[in-house]
This record gives sequence, structure tokens and C-alpha cells, in this order.
Amino acid sequence: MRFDVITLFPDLFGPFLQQGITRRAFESGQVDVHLWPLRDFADDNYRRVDDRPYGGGPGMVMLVEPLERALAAVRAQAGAAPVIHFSPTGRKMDQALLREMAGGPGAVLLCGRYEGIDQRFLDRHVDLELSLGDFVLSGGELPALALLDGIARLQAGVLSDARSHEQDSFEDGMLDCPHYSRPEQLTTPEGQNLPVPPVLLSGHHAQIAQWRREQSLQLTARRRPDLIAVARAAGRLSKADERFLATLVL
Ligand code: 9D3
Repeated sequence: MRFDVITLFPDLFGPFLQQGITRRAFESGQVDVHLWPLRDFADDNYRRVDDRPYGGGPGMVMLVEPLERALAAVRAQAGAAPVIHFSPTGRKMDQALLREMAGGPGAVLLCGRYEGIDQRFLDRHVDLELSLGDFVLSGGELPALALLDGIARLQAGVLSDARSHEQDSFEDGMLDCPHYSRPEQLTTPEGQNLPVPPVLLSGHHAQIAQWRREQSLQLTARRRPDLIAVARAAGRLSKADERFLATLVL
């Protein structure tokens, strides 16, 4: 699949995409990212891509015309993939959307800066607006990288252990359980001994699976009760899950 990124800051993408999991997805040819520096599509000597808002107020607005030239250049090279605009007023990005996109043709990713983009461009060209959540960033580049990272790691063979997907938080609608590795007993500088939960050393696979499930349920019930409600409504909680949840004092 192919992603075309329209941005004022193309240099922000290279170092991140050239590391780790994202790099493997790109080297395998499964994900192809093309960067389109918006300033290259300005039409005047000052390379202007923004101007003051009609009606007054603070900040600047990204101009329609450079954006339309950039999108036309993308369309001349790539297919008719959907245009995604990253915006604080967008729908919140989630794992269900990434899973859907991971099997698709890719997208044109439009990263805004300043106060935003002229609404007439958005109305004419944007298919989907996505937000990372209710906090303020300075532009759409980090959200675009978050989407690319999330999709890259879903490509076949990109995670070292394919089963890691299934255990991801959100893939089954619950938060992940805690993880432990060596040493079995950790001695802190204060002289405390911190053992690994004994069940994990027991070799009883069914008991380990049950402990992990219960840890997930407990953490999710405490931190994200909204996810418990969704799982219950979708019939994804077993009788054993419900019995365990009933024992919890939140
Ligand atoms: C004063 C109104 N501001 C909205 C809170 C204007 C504004 C702030 C920050 C407009 C754009 C931005 C830049 N943010 C993004 O481009 C952005 C974003 C974000 O700020 N938070 C979460 N997700 C996203 S996706 C793109």
C-alpha cells in the first residue's frame, strides 16, 4: 500500500520511518511512503502557503491553491486513495480503523499547521478527519506518523512474533496484562525484594492464561470501564470473566 504525505515539515518523517518496525515494513515493500513538501507548491517568490483569516482573529490559515496543486501532483502519480486530514476536530483514531486500513490501498495524509486549512479545500477534497485525542499539538505530522507506525506494525511478518498482534491492548478490547522478565527476584537499592508473580514460574499454562486474563480484566475495569461496557454489550465477556469482575472492589 502507498501513503502520500502532504506536509510543511517533510524532514520530521525520515528519521522516524527509518527505525525499527516501520523500517522493516518499508524495506519489505509492503508500505511505501512518499513525501510532498507543501512549500514546493507555492506560486510566489516568498513561497507563501498561509495567510490571515477572513473575519480576523489570531493565527494563519493554510491556502487552498498550494494544497490543490500538491494534491493534483499526488493524483498524477498515485491512484484514487482517500484523503485523510489530521485535525483536532476529527474523529478519534483507533485500532479498528488501523486494522481496516492495514488491508487497504493506502491514503493521502494531509498534515495541517497554523490554525487550520481553508474550509473550502477540506469540503472539496477530504474524506476523513482524524484526531489523536483531546489535547493540543502544533500540527498533523505526529498524528500522521502515529497512523503510519500503527499500520506498519500490522503488516505480515513485521512483528518478530506474529502472535504479539492478538495480545495487543485493544485488539481484543481489553488492556494488556503486566509483563515480567529476569531476574526472578529484583533487589531494589532500598533493599526491597520484588519477586515475579509465582504463577508465571509455575509452568501451568492454563493457570498462567487465567492469571493474565484476570489481570487484564482488573486493569481494564479500573482504568477503562468504558471498554468493559463495550465488551459486555458485544458479548465478549465469558461467564468466568463476569464472575471474576463481580469479585473486584474497584
Ligand atoms: C484555538 C483553537 N485550536 C484548536 C484547539 C486551534 C488549533 C490548535 C492546534 C488548530 C490546529 C492545531 C494543530 N493540531 C493538529 O493539527 C492536530 C491534532 C491536535 O492538536 N490534537 C490531537 N490530534 C490532532 S490531529 C492534528
